[in-house]
Amino acid sequence: MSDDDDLPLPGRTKLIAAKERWAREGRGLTGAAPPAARPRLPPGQRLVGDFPVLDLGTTPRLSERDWSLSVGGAVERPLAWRWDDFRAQPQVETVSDIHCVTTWSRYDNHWAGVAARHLIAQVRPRPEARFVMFRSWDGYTTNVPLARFDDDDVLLAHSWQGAPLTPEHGGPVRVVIPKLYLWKSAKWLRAVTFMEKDQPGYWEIRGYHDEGDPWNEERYR
Ligand SMILES: Nc1nc2c(c(=O)[nH]1)N[C@H]1C(S)=C(S)[C@@H](COP(=O)(O)O)O[C@H]1N2
Ligand SMILES: [Mo]
Repeated sequence: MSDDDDLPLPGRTKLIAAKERWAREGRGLTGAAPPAARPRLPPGQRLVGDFPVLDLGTTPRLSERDWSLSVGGAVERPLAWRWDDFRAQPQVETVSDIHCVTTWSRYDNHWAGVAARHLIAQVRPRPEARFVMFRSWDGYTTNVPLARFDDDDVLLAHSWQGAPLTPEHGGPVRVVIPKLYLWKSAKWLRAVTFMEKDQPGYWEIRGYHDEGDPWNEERYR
């Protein structure tokens, strides 16, 4: 029983009216800043204007003719796309910020490509699928929870700032997952595997955080 149940009736109705007003006004909310007021730069990051290149040191130079993508694992309809198949999918454009674990961030990157959600709708992950592994043409791998791949700002990008992705930045096609550190955005994408259980990728095996959320500074384990 709450304390106001013991009040005589007039006091009680007044208190109820006040409580209804507080509920409307959101009284008791923590006062945390609304999302719009959150700083744009995650903790520990510094803003740069250029676009540094970071990878394992080998740059696959795949022509569009040689590129292909296979998508499988815990899905109803595995698929394989050659370049023309990929370009025939609905195309999207996004603008997002990059946050690299090595502490640089770059704002307003304009990407074009195929939405992750479109790919997911094509392959239809089985209910037990909860993680995704990306594999690249240089042997790189990186893992994310399916919920991180299944987001409205995630895409398989073929262009950056209106021009085809250079080989250095992962062309013909790279993943872009803006809400995670950039090591999760696999360059030279070759395969996407849906998995029931989590598995670490190249950097995750070597001490990087499994999830990599820049807002929680999930850099290393
Ligand atoms: N295939 C592949 N993808 C990769 C990497 C890599 O070595 N190979 N490095 C990752 C890391 S650690 C970073 S920081 C970013 C760098 O992307 P950029 O060179 O376009 O800045 O790519 C990520 N994707
Ligand atoms: Mo990195």
